[in-house]
Amino acid sequence: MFETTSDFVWQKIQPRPRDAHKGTFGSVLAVAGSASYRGAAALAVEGALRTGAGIVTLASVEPVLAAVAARLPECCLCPCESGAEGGISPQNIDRIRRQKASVLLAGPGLGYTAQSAARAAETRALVKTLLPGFSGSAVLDADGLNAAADLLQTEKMLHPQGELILTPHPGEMARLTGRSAAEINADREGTALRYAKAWNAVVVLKGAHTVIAGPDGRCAVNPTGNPGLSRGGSGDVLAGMTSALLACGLPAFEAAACAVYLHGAAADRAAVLHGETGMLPHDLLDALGTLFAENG
Ligand code: NPW
Ligand code: AMP
Ligand code: MG
Repeated sequence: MFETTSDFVWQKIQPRPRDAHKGTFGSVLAVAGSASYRGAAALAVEGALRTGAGIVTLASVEPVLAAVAARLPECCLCPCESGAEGGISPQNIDRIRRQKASVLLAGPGLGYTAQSAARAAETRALVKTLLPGFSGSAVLDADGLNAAADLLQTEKMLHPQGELILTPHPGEMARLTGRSAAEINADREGTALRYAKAWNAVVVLKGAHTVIAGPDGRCAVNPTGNPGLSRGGSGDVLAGMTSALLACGLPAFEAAACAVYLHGAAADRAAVLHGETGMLPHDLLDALGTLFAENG
């Protein structure tokens, strides 16, 4: 086990080469958002754009795309028909599959636990069909994780051709493992390591001192961040950031450890400006720019 350091992060994240082009930094396809959770998609997409991905495409329903396009003209759009509760219908799977991307991010705001059984079934169908065999690497977060609980027991069913990163908070980890959040928090490193191996994935167990565990037994504990992150939307930003570092070419363990460190460091900057009580997840995106400007 080691604590992630600033040196570790800035050795992995190098300045953009002078002759770089957008293809150098890969592409993220985010499958995210629903009528109730438009902001989750916007925060994930901006997290990916602000962390350096060459191209970011959002597959979602029209109200989500409209909100995101108004805020982020850099984002490409894959329009989807809506299904139950204004979420993405599985009828769109072929259209989503035709999008070319090096990284698939599935989950933020798709809808699952707080909606109907029909929404849960549709989110499960999306995750179950899009992830296995995807040609690149993938990040599964939020409702993507909620939909994956039984699929992870037979891990091959979920695996893309590349690497897989799972980013649960303790409540999501409880749903994935059938253990309580208290049990999980009582041994965060042991739990993350055990399931990283079982699921052959990098597990990012979130919360104060987020743990990043690899299937190869590596384990990092994150020192940055503060309780100003304890509010809806923080995790959606992290999911986008993690996807971008994967798309830029970092291996999954390094991408996850660096994204978590930078997300926390941005939160520490935002807290200086707004206080832990007044800061918001979208403030992280401005603070990230300052971090890159100082170190890039
Ligand atoms: P409690 O309440 O403490 O008993 P959910 P979500 C637990 C989207 N969002 N330690 C907590 O337990 C997301 O992307 C959209 C221990 C509670 O039961 C998802 O798609 C937003 N327990 C969807 O909403 C902004 C912990 O987990 C449960 C814990 C649902 O995601 C908000 C809560 O988790 C949101 O991001 C900890 N550290 N942390 C938008 N603006 O569009 C959490 N729990 O039920 O999975 O709900 O995380 O809000
Ligand atoms: P989510 O619950 O998915 O929105 O994710 C919350 C994000 O905020 C994760 O990256 C957590 O690690 C982070 N976070 C929440 N509470 C704290 C805290 N008290 N200290 C540091 N980070 C936190
Ligand atoms: Mg979340």
